[in-house]
Amino acid sequence: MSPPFGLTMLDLTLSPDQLTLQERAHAFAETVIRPVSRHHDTTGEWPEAVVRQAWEQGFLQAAVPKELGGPGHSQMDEVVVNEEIAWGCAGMYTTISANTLATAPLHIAGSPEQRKRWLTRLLEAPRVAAFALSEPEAGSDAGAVTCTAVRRGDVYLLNGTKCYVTGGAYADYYTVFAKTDPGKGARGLSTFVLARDTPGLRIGKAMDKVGHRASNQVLLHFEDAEVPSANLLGAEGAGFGIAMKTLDQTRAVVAAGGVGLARAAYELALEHAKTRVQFGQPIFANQAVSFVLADLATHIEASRLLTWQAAWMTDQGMRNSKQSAMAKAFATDTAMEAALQAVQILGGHGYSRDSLAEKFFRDAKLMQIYEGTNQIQRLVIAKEIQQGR
Ligand code: COS
Repeated sequence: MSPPFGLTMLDLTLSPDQLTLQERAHAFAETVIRPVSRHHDTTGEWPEAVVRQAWEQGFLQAAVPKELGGPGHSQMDEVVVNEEIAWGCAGMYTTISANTLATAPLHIAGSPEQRKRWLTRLLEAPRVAAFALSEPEAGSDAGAVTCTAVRRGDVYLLNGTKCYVTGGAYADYYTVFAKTDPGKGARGLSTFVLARDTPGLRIGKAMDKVGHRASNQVLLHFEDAEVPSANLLGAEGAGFGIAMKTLDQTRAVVAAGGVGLARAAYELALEHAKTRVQFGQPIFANQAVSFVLADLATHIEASRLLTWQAAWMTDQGMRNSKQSAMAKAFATDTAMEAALQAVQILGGHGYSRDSLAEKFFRDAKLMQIYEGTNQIQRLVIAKEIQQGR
């Protein structure tokens, strides 16, 4: 592997504003999210009060640019904030950060009018937007989308079904990927913004999940859903590139979520290891335990460095497909490992619902799956290195 000639110096110092943001996000996670996290995990209720408070803090609408009156978070700001939110609760993290995913196509391909129209809606009230790419038969193979969009005068008629639409039951609007030219495969994919009240749009069944229960994932059905042609983002056929560029950006945010969850599990395990006395000494005194924690601490720091690198590259306008995929896979694999080890180190208590370890364990699994499985991340990394990037 050659040295990273293309990478100019990476400065990892957080600015005073970012340190303040980090402290504010941590306090929010500790005082607003954590106290109600178990309740929402048990009931699966939508965390409306947390969403409202995330909006009051500027975390929900973080990606709305300053020139439109929003907080205008950079990608670095986003990963710093989302690590803390996921430390508080992975499900709430998924709910709050979904706006970043849903609005990325507007940033990437929206006209100034489209950006103004849709992004400013997130400033008016605690609203969420939802990203609709996956379909029952098009998950990892995103180019195989079968939803169609047929132009009829000033509207497109959308037909088909989307699945795993995060926040979909509560969303104010959706960024949706549909084929305008099915014969062209991935090159026939286009991106649209659909308002919630679009005629022909029906919100379907919600998924009953193992973890991330404070987040909502639904089916969306389109039956001749009428979308004004003004809601097409970019050109017809540009949709696959928009989806890939979106995921390049947002996988760093998922990686930050992985770091936050890994840290929460590690802290729980470390605290237990230092205080649980067996055979006359804290169990941390056993290298079988302390080496596990040493490895986790190393992997968490490495995950954060990969995450910050990928986010920093987005902020520099650099292609980060490889770095973003590396960060996502490594950080969320680390979250899974940390959660597994937390259960093991806590022993019987770790397997009880009285401990958060079992929640971390259920939450971590989804992070290895969503926004591209970690097998897909390795596919992206392999394609990038094959091409010498
Ligand atoms: N940025 C810009 N363009 C990109 C790109 C990127 N990061 N990645 C691919 N493209 C372009 C390619 O250059 C190619 O363009 P041309 O048609 O002009 O040649 C086109 O997109 C197709 O690329 P590729 O051949 O690599 O696509 P594949 O279908 O082989 O696979 C993967 C692409 C597997 C990487 C993609 O389908 C993927 O990311 N799948 C996972 C989807 C996912 O994460 N789903 C979760 C949804 S979020 S809940």
